[in-house]
Amino acid sequence: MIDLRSDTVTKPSPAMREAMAKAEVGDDVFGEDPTVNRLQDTAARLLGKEAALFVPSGTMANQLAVRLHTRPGDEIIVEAGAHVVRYESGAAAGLSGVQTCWLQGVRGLLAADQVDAAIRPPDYHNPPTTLICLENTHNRGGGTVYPLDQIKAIRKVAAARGIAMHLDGARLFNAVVAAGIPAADYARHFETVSFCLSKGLGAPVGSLICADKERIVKLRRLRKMFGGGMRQAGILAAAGLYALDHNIARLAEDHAHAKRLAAALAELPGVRIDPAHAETNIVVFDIGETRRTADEVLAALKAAGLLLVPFSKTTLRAVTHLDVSSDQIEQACAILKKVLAG
Ligand code: TLP
Repeated sequence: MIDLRSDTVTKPSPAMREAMAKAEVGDDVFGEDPTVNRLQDTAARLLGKEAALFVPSGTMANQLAVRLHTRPGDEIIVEAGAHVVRYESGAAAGLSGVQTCWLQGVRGLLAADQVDAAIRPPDYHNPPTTLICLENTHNRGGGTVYPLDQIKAIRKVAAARGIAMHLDGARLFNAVVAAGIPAADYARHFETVSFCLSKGLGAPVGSLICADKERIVKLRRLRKMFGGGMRQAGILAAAGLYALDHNIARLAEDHAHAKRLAAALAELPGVRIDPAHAETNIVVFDIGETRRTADEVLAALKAAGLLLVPFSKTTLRAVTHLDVSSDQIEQACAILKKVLAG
């Protein structure tokens, strides 16, 4: 079975497992796990921030940021497809008591004037806008890379109004590799930035949230409140360190595989996709004109040996990752052709 449902399905390689087995550990709630501390220092350095905090998931990293930057009754601005509001089980409302203002982006990307227009003027009728969340790369947008100038323009709007910015960088390193822009150049425009180790980087568990030292102290307390304080987490951090050392540059292979899939899909009748939109490791395509539903197509693909996920009644997502080879991508192209053009 070729599994392109997500880059979260990767399994730790033998070398990564070896690094995990050998990890020096301690109680991280006491701040005494040397491997966690090393991972946090490495992450902070990579992102050009003062400090970082290791957390169990990308969802927790995002929700800690929401909680940090807001008070109940505030409003946060997000793109309509953002993970922080689409796939986190209502946590922003449930855990932080905020309301969310969803703006429709172009392939997940917001424009500065759009954000500017959505910020609430100070008036006691209005919820205060206290946070803008961006996502880079943008998952539902199809792995879209945020142009740096667009981020800078949004930052200017936010700074003028004293509003904090959080970056959901679950796949930040995909953007780094695709755009050739260092992570720190993205990160400097945000108060908090999270990234995941357990997506394309191939680690089994974990995310980091990076910020200045003062915010990390507050985030550490919130992580405890949210139940994310871990003990001998160095075993997991070792996988993360291994991933940062070995699995960043190779994301380019995943991007080439996504381009190959997109090019093959563009040839098929009834499939709508612009291959130029396959910027990183995510390929989103529409099959509406085949007059079959996403569920029907998914079932047929599965029967032929290929797993994808639905994004809507007529759109599907394929994600390339380090556990699929070039040969398997060719097989996936052949299966897509057989099922969709057959
Ligand atoms: N995304 C998963 C699903 O939850 C949809 C996937 O398969 O893509 N931010 C972004 C942009 C994400 O794509 C994800 C996971 C997260 C945050 C959350 O990460 P985890 O799964 O570690 O909580």
